Amino acid sequence: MSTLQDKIKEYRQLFTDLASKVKEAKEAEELRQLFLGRKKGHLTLLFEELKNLPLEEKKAAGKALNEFKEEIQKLMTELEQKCQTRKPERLIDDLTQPGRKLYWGSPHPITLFQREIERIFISMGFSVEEGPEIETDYYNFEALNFPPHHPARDSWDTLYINDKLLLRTHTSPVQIRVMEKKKPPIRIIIPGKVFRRETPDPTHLPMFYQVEGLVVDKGITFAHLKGTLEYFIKALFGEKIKLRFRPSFFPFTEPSAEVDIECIVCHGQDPHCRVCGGSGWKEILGAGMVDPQVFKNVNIDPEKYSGWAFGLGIDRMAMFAFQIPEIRYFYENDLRFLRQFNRK
Ligand code: 2NM
Repeated sequence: MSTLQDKIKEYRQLFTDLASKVKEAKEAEELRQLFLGRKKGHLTLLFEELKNLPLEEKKAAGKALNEFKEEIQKLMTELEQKCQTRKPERLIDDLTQPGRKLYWGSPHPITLFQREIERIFISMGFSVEEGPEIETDYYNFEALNFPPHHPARDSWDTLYINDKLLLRTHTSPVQIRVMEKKKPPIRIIIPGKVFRRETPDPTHLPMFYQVEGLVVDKGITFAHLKGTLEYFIKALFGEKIKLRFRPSFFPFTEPSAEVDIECIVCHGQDPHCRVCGGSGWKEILGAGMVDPQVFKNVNIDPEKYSGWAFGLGIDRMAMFAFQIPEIRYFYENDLRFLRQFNRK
């Protein structure tokens, strides 16, 4: 009959043989059960044999068995760690496994808001146009009826590239380019980047996004302007939103108006509201009937045609809609901010 010492030797050999074949965590777990399993593990059975030994052998055998158990436990832990780090290898080996899902990014909140605005105008028969971001003084100012010494033309407000070229301060030059090429009826919106010489603060940046719109046809009146913008605002902010038109001035329109909408945060109830300053209204866009001089500049006869135009800041409107206190959040690329605007 073999002694307990002999058995330890045999089991040590068995463990070494089996351990050398283990490749994955599941096999390691099976080996652990085989040796260290609570009820039928080899070690548990060996410890049971201890009971039958004569007293004088028990002490030495018990010590040897405890040492063997510790040895197996240590080897098992090492083996399990090896299987853990081997895992990715296996995933690559099996080419039939589906790939791990990665975060591929998502549309920027400004893009999402722009698309929403486009969707509403497209539903009313408008088309979306684009144009250059680098413009000439003629398209950015002169054709739009800005007089030569208008303050907006000052280098303090406009980013000039050289004597002839500048970064567009609004998307209106695209309207001029479209009117030069196409004859009425015209129904377009122009989203895009615009540039102004601003010092960054919570509500200003030297680059931001704008959408402008233009309608030209026979018999177009201020009533069309009012009805279309009202439909647009209600589609965006809900049927119940109140709006008001205030008289204003722009060089390219006459008459002109600014449009305010009801504060969606306090509804005029909070005299210290941080969104509307307590007035209950938020200015969100400018609009007006296109000045006859602008039509003359693009060879459209103002006696035959009339039209209206509007402009709004996408960033500004998105800040109001989502109650974002800082325009700079849009451009810091912090995923904790950006991911909030996408469901997935
Ligand atoms: C605004 C407000 C009012 C405008 C006018 C024109 C054009 F080309 F037809 F003359 N484009 N955009 C316009 C009118 C823009 O932005 C606040």
